[in-house]
Amino acid sequence: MPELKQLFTELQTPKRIVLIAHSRPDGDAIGSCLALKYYFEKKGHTADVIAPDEFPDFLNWMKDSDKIYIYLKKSKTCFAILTQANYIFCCDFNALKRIEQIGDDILKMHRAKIVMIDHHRDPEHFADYELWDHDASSTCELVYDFILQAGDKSLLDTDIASNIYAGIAMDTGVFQYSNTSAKVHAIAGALMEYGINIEQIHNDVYNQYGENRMRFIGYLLSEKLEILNEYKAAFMTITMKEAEEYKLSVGDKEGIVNLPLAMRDVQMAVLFTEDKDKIKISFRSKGEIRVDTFAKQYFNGGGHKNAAGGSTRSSLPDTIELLKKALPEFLNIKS
Ligand SMILES: [Mn+2]
Repeated sequence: MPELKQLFTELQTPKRIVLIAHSRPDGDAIGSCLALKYYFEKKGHTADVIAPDEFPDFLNWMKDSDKIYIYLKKSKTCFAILTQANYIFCCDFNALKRIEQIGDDILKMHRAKIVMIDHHRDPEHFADYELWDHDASSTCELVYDFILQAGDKSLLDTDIASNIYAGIAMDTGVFQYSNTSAKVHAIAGALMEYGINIEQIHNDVYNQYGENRMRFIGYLLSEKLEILNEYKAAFMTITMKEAEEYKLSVGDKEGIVNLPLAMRDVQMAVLFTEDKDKIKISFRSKGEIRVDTFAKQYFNGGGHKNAAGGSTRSSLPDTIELLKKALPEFLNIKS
């Protein structure tokens, strides 16, 4: 694979660039795509962002978030944009299945070069250029590296810095998870030099609950939280009916999986979310418990050491049964 230097040389003349986020995009995915969009536009390229499906409302404050094309809603436009692209940047994912239908469309492209910027484990090597580092806290951290490696530090500005900061903050649980390195703090400090408003960013991202979400969390914690003391684990379930009753939007479920970890004796938290034809599962853990391995071994998933996802095609009760079977085996506890 050619080095990034080669890519930086190619990007000296104006190109058509498309930036793609993964499905159910989070702050790191959208933050990195938009930060790169601002950067590329400043360099004289045209840059469009495509997301497979809707992103959470708490990212609406990001400049140009209203210009993101949602593939699910505008597949024809997205396909046309992809067809014209010279470069396609895949941000915050490293397997084409993470972008569903777009993955198939990209494979049909022969003109565009593909660039992957990501920090998840076990990358599929589908790209022409890669900036991949599993030790990076976030894709936004790598976007910062990318701009510096390109020799374009002087192009950093408040908008780019705000998005990179927000992506890093969200992927590190606001600088608390074990992926918060000294480098992460150094970058956050450097970004503050560009006049970003940290208090505003945190309010825009985190203090955005509607009454429905607040009451739903109350209901979940009092009615749905199950604690498996013998495994220091806790889980909750959200059915489609409940999501409908409480009128939950995409972002309303965000962060809920973390809640049980606030308990002293809980080391692993699991959230099951019922969907049309599958159960989506989120895992979070403290310390050395590797939920990425757990998700991969039992739930067709993967992710990071302390934050992972997976899914099953089984019913909700069967999926819960699977969890209860898998836990003692995974934690090596004899029943
Ligand atoms: Mn990420």
